[in-house]
Amino acid sequence: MGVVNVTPDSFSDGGRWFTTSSAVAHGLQLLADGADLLDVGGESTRPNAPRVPVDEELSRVLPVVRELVAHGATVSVDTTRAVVAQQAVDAGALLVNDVSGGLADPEMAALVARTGVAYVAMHWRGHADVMDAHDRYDDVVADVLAELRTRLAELRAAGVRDEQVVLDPGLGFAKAGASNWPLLAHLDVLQAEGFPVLVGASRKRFLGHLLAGPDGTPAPPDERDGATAAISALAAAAGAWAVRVHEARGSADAVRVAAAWRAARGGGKDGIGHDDVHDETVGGPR
Ligand code: PMM
Repeated sequence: MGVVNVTPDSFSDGGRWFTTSSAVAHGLQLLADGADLLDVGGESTRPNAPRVPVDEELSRVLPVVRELVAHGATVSVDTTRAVVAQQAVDAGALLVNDVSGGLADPEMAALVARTGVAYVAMHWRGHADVMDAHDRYDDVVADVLAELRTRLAELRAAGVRDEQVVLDPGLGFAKAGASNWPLLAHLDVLQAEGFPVLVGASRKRFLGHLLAGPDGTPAPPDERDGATAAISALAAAAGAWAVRVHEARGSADAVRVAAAWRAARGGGKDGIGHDDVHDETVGGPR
């Protein structure tokens, strides 16, 4: 999943693809570099980012979704707002990527049920301005799993079918540093729920800290793509359904390495590279 941030302020690529034409060109480059689908977002989720008015989010996202769909791309929309999700789906998006797992907008679950669209439910504890204060866990893997199960129960109660759902541990969201590694190391716990799993580690802060120089200065976002690709390989080897990345070439190669590695171990077809990414319903139990 290649990231197309139509924002002036995302932490890793803020402002670079802010016009419709530059965002579309970037999306097409991600596809050429090996991405299977494009995640278009108009609201930055970097720590402490302010909320974007809904009209602004719509005017950023919709023209880009329309044009990428017209180019034949499989498009997801990265939004926590049901009204944005609805209009993006009307414009041809096949997947709604909601970093709040339905918590931010009480209308979201009903919209997902009504449209039948594929839906990423990510682990989340609050908007970007407050999320760092929520980085407190007894056992981060067990707590994230329990909170995702609550999201699932609410989605089901609203009529969302399991086949629509993809789960995401929400790396970096209410997880400033050390909390991310147990989640990556125990992706199997999330996988055991039986849903496809999406992993979004790309260029995140915990990688900057991991790659810090001798004086402790974190590596800048654009120097985190090698580490991102390494995580893509590990996630794919663990059977993840997709990785969400800013730079597609390295991760596409990493995923192919993992697929060959899994095949040599006698692993199944599930996981990244499985062809259902182009189906309208991508989620659900396996
Ligand atoms: N991370 C970001 C944005 N959207 N969506 C999902 N499903 N998972 C993620 O980990 C995720 C996401 C933040 O990264 P960005 O600001 O560079 O897009």
